[in-house]
Amino acid sequence: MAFHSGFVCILGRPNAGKSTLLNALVGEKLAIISPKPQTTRNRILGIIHVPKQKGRLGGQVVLIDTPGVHRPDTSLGRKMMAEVREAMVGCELVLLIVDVTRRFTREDHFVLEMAKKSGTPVFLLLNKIDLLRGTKEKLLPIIDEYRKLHEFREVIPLSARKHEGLEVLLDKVLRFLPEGPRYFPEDQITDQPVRFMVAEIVREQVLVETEEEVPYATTVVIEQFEEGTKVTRIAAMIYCERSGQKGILVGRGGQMLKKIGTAARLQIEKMLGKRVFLELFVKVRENWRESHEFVEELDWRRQVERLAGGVKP
Ligand SMILES: Nc1nc2c(ncn2[C@@H]2O[C@H](COP(=O)(O)OP(=O)(O)OP(=O)(O)O)[C@@H](O)[C@H]2O)c(=O)[nH]1
Ligand SMILES: [Mg+2]
Repeated sequence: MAFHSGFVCILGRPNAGKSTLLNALVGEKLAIISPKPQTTRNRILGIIHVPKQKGRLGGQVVLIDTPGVHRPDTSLGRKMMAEVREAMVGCELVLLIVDVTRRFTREDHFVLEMAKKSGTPVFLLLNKIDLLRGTKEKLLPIIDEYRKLHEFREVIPLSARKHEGLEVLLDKVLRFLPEGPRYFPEDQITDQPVRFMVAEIVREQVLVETEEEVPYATTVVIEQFEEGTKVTRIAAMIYCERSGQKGILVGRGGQMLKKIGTAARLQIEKMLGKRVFLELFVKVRENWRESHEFVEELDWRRQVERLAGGVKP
């Protein structure tokens, strides 16, 4: 029986709902989500295994979530955009996702141009339709406007958060993809190492609990990860850029750090299915976002490469 498969890249502005879509389609929380723009900083693979059923194609969709497209002004921002470009290489299809409640602006043109330049076929996804009242009548003129901008292979309204329109999307994606191999084994849903996902869960709580510059100036590195028989011991370092930010992250009498730690631990325990002892530390590393070297060190793919290569003489 025909098995369709391929690599599909999700592209869009910050906050459009890319990571929400990835999680919804895979059915697991693989990417962190927040109402703040520029939440995702790396490309994230999510593998969808679709069993063949009556009237439906079977196959495998290798989805790639990407950081929101923006004009970067730091090393971190440039790295994020490099992640977007790398994700697009070798993809059979681009899912360009827009927030349907927002006006189309110059920033959207910038994203559209990226998709066009790639030469890859594009599906346009109109996300957050749950926020439109009187949906149908409002959608048609929006679809018409978008159709004038590019020859999208499909235009699909959906709500990633409410899981509306996802079956239609998946079906159209599978039909579009060619017959191909099973790229990943059936029990694999991502390529992210657990350590990195743990760091992201901690960072998500920083995004939830802090405001203004703090979440953007923060990154998380796992320093210890020891799996015991009963408890997994994890130590994470939260880096920020200034002592004032450290003060906020620690909080009065350590209250903030405790809050972040408790919420993160509960999620990590859920993910690992095990009890976790989580220790958090905060350190200032001035202007780390401007440091190309440090930003590269944060890239888990580089870390994996380094470990595989062993220590160089
Ligand atoms: N109402 C509504 N909100 C949504 C929908 N999809 C996503 N959101 C919300 O939009 C915000 C951004 O969602 P994300 O999935 O983090 O967006 P993103 O495109 O990955 O953002 P970056 O990683 O910053 O580029 C979150 O508050 C989501 O809950 C949707 O279909 N409807
Ligand atoms: Mg995201």
